[in-house]
Amino acid sequence: MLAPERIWWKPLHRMEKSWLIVAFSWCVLLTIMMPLWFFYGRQNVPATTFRTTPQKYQQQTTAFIEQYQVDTLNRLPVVAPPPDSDIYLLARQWQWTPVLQLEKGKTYRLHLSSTDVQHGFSLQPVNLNLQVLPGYDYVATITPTQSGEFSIVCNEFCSIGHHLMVGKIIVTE
Ligand SMILES: [Cu+2]
Repeated sequence: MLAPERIWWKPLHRMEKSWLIVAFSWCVLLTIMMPLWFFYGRQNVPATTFRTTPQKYQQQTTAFIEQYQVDTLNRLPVVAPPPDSDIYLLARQWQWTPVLQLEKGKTYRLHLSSTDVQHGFSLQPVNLNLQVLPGYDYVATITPTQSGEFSIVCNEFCSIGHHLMVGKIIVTE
């Protein structure tokens, strides 16, 4: 029985060499892009995280709703806060509360937290995604650039009613 011919030391075929160059350059390019895009890409959410407690966050959200509620939608309060203010969105099994009514082109400090388990804030169809954790107040400065109605879906499995956890942000002109 003869061993198969050993050929690894033979010169690379032209095609093989070309593909190796392509693959290597691509790796180098992507490696450079990672830090570069962190600074120059426009996908980073300007956010700061603070410690809080579910009780404290619940109180802040309740006070926020009492102050700016304008309507009710599917038994959820609709809140229209003034521009440049702190706005609160509370995640809990299986609801996003309240419904936020914002103005296009105005800036808000969006607070996000959960009062039970981890949830995922996913704004659709914009595809803005943030983690929502109990005990942490996540503050993101946001400026809506389009008017219309946007859905907030939960993209972190939070048990049985997870698929029902849909909230809403309304952006007016
Ligand atoms: Cu969920």
